[in-house]
Order: sequence, then C-alpha cells, then structure tokens
Amino acid sequence: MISRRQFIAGAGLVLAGGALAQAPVPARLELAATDVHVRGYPTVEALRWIGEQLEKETEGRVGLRLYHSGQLGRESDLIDLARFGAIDIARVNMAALNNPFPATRILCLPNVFDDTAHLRRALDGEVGAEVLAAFGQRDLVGLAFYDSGARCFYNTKRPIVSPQDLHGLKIRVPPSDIFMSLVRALGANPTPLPYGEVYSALQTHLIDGAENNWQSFHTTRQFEAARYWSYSRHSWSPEALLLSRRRLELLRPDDRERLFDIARRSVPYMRSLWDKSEADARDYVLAHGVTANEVDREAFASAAAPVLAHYRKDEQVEKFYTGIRALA
Ligand code: GTR
Repeated sequence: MISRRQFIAGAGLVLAGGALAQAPVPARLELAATDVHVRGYPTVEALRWIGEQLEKETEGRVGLRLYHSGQLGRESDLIDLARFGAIDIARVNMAALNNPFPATRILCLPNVFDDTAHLRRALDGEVGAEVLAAFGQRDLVGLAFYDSGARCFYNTKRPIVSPQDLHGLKIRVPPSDIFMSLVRALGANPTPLPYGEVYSALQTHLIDGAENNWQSFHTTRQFEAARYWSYSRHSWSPEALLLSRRRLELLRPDDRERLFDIARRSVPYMRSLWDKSEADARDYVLAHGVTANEVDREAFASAAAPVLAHYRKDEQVEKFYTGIRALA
C-alpha cells in the first residue's frame, strides 16, 4: 500500500505538471478520493458507487481511486490537501469544516435539528445549497451532503442521564470550536483528537469518552472500551463531499457535469445504506454488552442553549437557523 508521504510527494509532481501544462485534458483521469472510514461504511460505499458510475458514464475517461480508513491522514489535513489539488475528493465531516468555513457552523450546532427527516429537508433545501456554495470561496466545490445520524455521548465510566453526569469526564471532540464549547457547556473536559486515535485513547484511559453516531462507534470498535451509550443527540453534524477546484479544471466540461450529477445521485444511495446500517450497528453493539440509556433531553437542551445563543449573534447563522426551524 502507498504511504501518505509517497502519495503527497507524487501529488506534488502531478500539480507541478498540471501548472505547467494548463490542459490539454488528459485521456484518462483518476480522481483520488479519501475517507477516514473503513470499507463497508456507508460513506465509503457511496464513494465506491460514484467511482463505478463515473467509469461507466464517461466511458473510462474518469475513474476514482479510493483511499479509505484514513490512509491519507486526518480530516483537517485532507481539507487542505483538496484545496491545494493534492487530492481530488475529500469526504469529511462538517465538524472539521466549522473553523475554516463559518457557513457550516449551523449544521453542527445543538438544538437546531429535530430528527433525520428534518436534517434531510434542510440539506436538500436552500440552506444546504448556500452551505455547499460557500466552499467555493476557498478552492473547493461542494458536491453533496451525506447523513451522519445523531451524535451521542459514550464513555467508559457510567450512564449519562443529565449533563451533571458528564462533569469531570475527559471527552474527545473533533477539531471544531463548536464541539469544544458544547462539551464544556455540558460540564465535561473537551479533548480534541484525530478520529483514528480515539480507540487507543479510550483503551489507555487518556480520555473517558467521546461522542459520535452508532456506525462510527461500531466500526472503530470503540464500543469494546466504552460500555455506556447515552442518547444525548446533541449534534446532527452531517458529512460533506468536497472536490478540489484545481482538479475540476482538468475534466472536460461534459464530464464535470456528469460528476456533479453522479454526486447528486449518490445521496439517495447513501441514505438507503445509512438507514439500514444504523440499526445494524446499534443491534451489534448492544448484543456485545453495551448498555444504552435515554437522557434528560430538556436538561441537555438547556445546558447547550448558551452555545447556540452565542453563535446566533452572527447574521448568517441566524438566517440559516430561522430557515431550518421553519422546516421543523
Ligand atoms: C464521524 C464522521 C467522520 C469523522 C468522525 C470524527 O461521524 O463520519 O468523518 O469526522 O465522526 O468524529 O472525527
């Protein structure tokens, strides 16, 4: 398998070549796509599907090479690699985009979405379109959103029923100021760590817990160490599929349109995989000894309210918030 360093060195050559040549369009272009998840995870399978459709619909002019399982590094680095054209497609979570792309913040904040159907209506509507367009400000093209379910807390110590139960616990968060403030507002100590390090951090007790969806909890095997899952549903932070604008320019105009269209069509495919795998992941971990409990939803909502109130002082966040709540 190619190492991350070899890949990036190679990409440098491609970029240098691309800068010199400025088109002509190559006879075949293989797009490098990245994901931190393992084979079989819905986002990875959606990328694989995109690759198959691209091969077919461009008659082999465009293909996709998939680097899954975080082979090319952590999400915050992948975003930069895509911006500079060293990779073509990055599938990353909105949390990793919150700091550089303020338009994404509304999608991670607490007390915004009621359920998956509500989230999907917002992503498919005007707010979704505006957030996708905002990626254009920094050399990216927003291709699509994917679901990521409700994020919930899990830990090695005890069931979390009210925010008080989180007090004193070290909880891993993704690289986002929103997640840092949210976990702090709920009374725990936020510890930012890359996704790939969470399993061993739980095993070695560097952290007491983390928060994520059922599928991530299952496929990373974090459930072997963290035996308490608590249904806090504190964020619905979805996934983004981002394309490097530099690399887009290497595609024939009709193939660009094909790629946009295939990415759009991958959304219902991904959603069907997501809906099925959510229940499977939950059943699997519960059958393997994890206990799940409902939380005091009102106590969580009121402890998280100051975080939302703080971000709503921003005009764009407020506009998006009003638009999303109108779809509730
Ligand atoms: C998952 C998401 C990943 C990654 C991870 C994390 O839900 O699918 O892309 O962002 O969360 O917490 O780092």
